Amino acid sequence: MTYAAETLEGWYCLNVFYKIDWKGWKTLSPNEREESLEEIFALWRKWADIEAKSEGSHALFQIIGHKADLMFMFLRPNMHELIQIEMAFNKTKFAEYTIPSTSYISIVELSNYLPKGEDPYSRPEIRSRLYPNVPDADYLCFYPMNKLREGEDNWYMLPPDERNQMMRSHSLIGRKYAGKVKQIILGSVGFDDFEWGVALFANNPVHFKKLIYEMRFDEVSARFGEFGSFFIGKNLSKEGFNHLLQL
Ligand code: 76R
Repeated sequence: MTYAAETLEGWYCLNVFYKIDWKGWKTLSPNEREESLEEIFALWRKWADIEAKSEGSHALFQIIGHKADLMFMFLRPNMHELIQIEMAFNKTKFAEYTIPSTSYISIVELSNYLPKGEDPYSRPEIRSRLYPNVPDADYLCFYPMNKLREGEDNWYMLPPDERNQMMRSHSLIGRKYAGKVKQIILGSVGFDDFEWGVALFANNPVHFKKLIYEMRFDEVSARFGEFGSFFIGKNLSKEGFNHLLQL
């Protein structure tokens, strides 16, 4: 009666959120603080080398509100590298002055709802979406979501044609925001508590609101969308991070 949408998988993704323990951080001497930051910058240089070789990507965001202060986003070809990154960070001195607040594990995903044809993994426009750099935008909006499985509203029981039709409508709305909002689709079935992570990037955060609101009226979101916590933050450069940690 129905069958699974085909998915293409790209880089693995870790979104990891921390609060800063300002009280503890303030007890360090200026020298200790500088050394701690230098240790983070050494890691950051490693991440930048990897990105320069197109073997992954990363970004740091300052999250607004009380849910977290910082969110690192890492993209890597395998989960093992994500584990190593997390451990390397956790062993730094700076990490002693952070409190983990939450995390999200996923993999960059493109679902069928795509033209059929030759090996999709060989097409450059698909590759650039499966192995993306974190977009160079000022703001990030991140939230996890499910597609409902409740009574008549069970996404997973729908005939493929209906799912295709709804996803077409979804992508038409999305495309209206081309140039304003970029999406990285993160599949997390089997990896984390929700089925997808939605990562949106824009220079003007009001475009998140407009896009998400418009989608709420579209059938796939209106009937089937179930959402977790929303996180919104601003891209932090190395200089921005350094500035943030100064007292
Ligand atoms: O056109 C294409 O090449 C890709 C079409 C497309 C797919 C397959 C697409 C386009 N999305 C797809 C899949 Mn999306 N998207 C969301 C949300 O808040 C909400 O209501 C929903 C959260 C937003 C805001 C958004 C934005 N999308 C998905 C999937 C996987 C579903 C599945 O496989 O069943 C989810 C969960 C999801 C959710 N989507 C776009 C956008 C935008 C802005 C676009 C067009 C821009 C782009 O192509 O990146």
